[in-house]
Amino acid sequence: MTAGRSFTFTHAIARRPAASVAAGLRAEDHGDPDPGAFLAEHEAYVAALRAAGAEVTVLDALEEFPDSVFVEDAALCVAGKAIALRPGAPSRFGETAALRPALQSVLGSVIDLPGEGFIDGGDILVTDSEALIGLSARTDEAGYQALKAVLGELGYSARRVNTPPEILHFKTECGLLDSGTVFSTARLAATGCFEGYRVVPACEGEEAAANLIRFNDAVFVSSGYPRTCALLRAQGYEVVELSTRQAAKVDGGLSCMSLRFSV
Ligand code: CIR
Repeated sequence: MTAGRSFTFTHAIARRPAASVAAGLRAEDHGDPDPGAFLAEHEAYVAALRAAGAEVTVLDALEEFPDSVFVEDAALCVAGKAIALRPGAPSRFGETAALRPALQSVLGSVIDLPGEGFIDGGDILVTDSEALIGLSARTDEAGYQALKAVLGELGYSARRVNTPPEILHFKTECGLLDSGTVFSTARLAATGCFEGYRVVPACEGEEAAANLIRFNDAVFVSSGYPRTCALLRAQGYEVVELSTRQAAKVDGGLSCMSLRFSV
């Protein structure tokens, strides 16, 4: 196991939001995202990844898949390999095939998830040694077992955890800060899923900032959460604030807009 491999990366893949993103899935309607504003947010996100050291492949928008900007859900890139996942929402089934050529070209080959289960990348938190996989409305036991088998061959163990039913994805409410430290909302941490890790609790009232990402030295945090930024800066983290206002209207955040890995 290489210390820091869960947040030390050379590459990222992202996909531009489509104009159809206004038809994206959402649990509650807070209005449609504005495609132009979403594109601007996305460009800032990609620029931040590049500034943090990533070679970023930005894929063209896919109008036929409104949620395809959220590339994280269709694949998992780990140990220099790409694993094609099966997202659990019917409108997103085709996203994996659409992502495959990019995975193939950047990572060289693609491992298909065996079996018939479903799993969204948003339910997978990869640490240096293991993957915490949250069962959810999108990720089922068969998907978990299938990914566990693939990860085992790549030298990672997998741990099944539960995503509380009111949370879309496991990582909607947590993110990795470093090899042994997770940032999490109180309600997710209360499930006991982070045994063995130090948990930095999200600030009350700023729970939406929990979906942060660590990329090399930078910690990307959604803008609008000043207490979260102050807390992380006080702990020595280099915080980069990015607007996710448009993504949030279709239940997206920072982690879901990229695949992050080293080749
Ligand atoms: C969906 O419901 O699938 C999209 N509207 C949002 C996906 C966000 N993905 C993620 O957090 N990993």
